Amino acid sequence: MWIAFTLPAIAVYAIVGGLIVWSSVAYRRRDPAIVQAARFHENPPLEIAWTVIPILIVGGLFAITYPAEHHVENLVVSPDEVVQVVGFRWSWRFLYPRRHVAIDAKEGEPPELVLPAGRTTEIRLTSSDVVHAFWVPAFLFKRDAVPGRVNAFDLSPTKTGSYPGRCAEYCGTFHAHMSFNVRVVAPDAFERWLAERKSSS
Ligand SMILES: [Cu+2]
Repeated sequence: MWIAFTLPAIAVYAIVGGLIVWSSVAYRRRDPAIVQAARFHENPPLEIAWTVIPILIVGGLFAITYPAEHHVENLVVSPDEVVQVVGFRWSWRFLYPRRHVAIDAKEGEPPELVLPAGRTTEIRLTSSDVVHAFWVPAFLFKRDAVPGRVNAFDLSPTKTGSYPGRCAEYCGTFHAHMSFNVRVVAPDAFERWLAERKSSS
């Protein structure tokens, strides 16, 4: 999709920029006696072309965007895990409602969202004060955390590892402190982690 958007954009830029440069060079005023520009009214074939071609481009981009967004927005009916993510000034809380586990930041450390690899986790994202945004660059995913509203999406990480996350919506003085970490672990390690959390709390 990135290529499908970028190539037509480059072509449109080249045509428009090229025409501007070409017309300002080719039709510049050579004879100082000429003060009146050429005047004409209409050019139906040109007008039809500059109406129909953009409509076709926008229509084509819409046709590929709609199913792609549907794919990204789509929630599986029964996710393997559910995590409620709450953004607040100035950190994050991760709640595993089915597991009765809650994760908060420890002093001086960002909070950590732990996800099982190869499983689908439904994230229910909200905020308790102002608008924040949940952003994990490695997942190519960002979504606003809006007070009074739950934004649900599925994450299905496949590779184990640690991925830094950030608040991507300026939310006040300590916005920059709102980092978090996503740790993706094998499903059995995920179960062990949950058991440890439960016994320690
Ligand atoms: Cu924030």
